Amino acid sequence: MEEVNKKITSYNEDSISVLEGLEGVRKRPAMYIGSTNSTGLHHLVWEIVDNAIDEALSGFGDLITITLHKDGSLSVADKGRGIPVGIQKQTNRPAIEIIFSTLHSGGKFNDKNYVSSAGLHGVGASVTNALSEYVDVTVYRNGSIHHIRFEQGGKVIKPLEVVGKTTKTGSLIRFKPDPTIFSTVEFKWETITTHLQESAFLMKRVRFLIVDERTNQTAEYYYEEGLKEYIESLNENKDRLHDVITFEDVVQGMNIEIALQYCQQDYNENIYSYVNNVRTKDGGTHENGFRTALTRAVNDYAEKNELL
Ligand code: 0RA
Repeated sequence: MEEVNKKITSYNEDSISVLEGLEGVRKRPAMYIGSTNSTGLHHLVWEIVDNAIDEALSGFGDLITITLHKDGSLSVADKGRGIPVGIQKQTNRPAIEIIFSTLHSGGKFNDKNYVSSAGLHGVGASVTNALSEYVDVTVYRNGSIHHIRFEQGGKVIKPLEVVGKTTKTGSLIRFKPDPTIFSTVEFKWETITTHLQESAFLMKRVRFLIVDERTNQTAEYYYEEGLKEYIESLNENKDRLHDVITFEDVVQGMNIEIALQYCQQDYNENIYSYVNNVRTKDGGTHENGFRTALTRAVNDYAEKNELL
């Protein structure tokens, strides 16, 4: 009797916390995506794209395709390992359902080896789900095509099922933002391409393809050399004093990449710094450390060569 009650209680507690999670997002969307205007709307896209980027950062999938559909929905396709579809022991529900219905439930949050792009501030796919009219997820994994559909802010409408066979792996997530939440639900070509071009500069050798089915526009961003090409594009109309200098190293498990170029007109510096692919507009110890090291290196060189 005791045992049975315990089980029922914990099951109920689990399901309640899942519901509360997504309801909280709908009640106070700005707490999760900053606002409910166009900027907030596009956060729904970044949440989904960040997952595909995380998967590419882990070494799986070098093509990410973003499609803007005529019905106002948007889809993100990647060629990663596919979102896990197995049954999760604690909840007895498919992992994918938990990932889309619980705040911060992705397996990536528990995996120490997982390199995360926006994992630090990212609130994940569940936020996009909570604020969408519908979300369709198709997973290509273990030789099968799996599908699950959520509606009305994240309710499972079609439970996970196998809908076919495949030899591919990857994930396809299609969502339509909820017009009762946002002041606008129109995805902007300019906003999306600008953001994804920046992602492509930061993620060398990952291809970003953007297709707008509303206007038949397409864009593709792919940079073999990443930051080097970023600096080249930022400085293309300036008098450059030398070729872009690049550094790359791994220090205490952290990958560090630096690219820099001095230009004739630049009396003050323009630094763009990022941590895990997230822009650090206000700088930080990484930026300060770099600036100190660069100054010291230049001073040492000048002193040794009696240039001062
Ligand atoms: C958790 C674990 C694994 C993959 C993913 C999440 C994953 C999530 C997303 C979201 C969009 N695309 C994705 N691709 C993968 C690894 C599972 C494994 O070990 O195979």
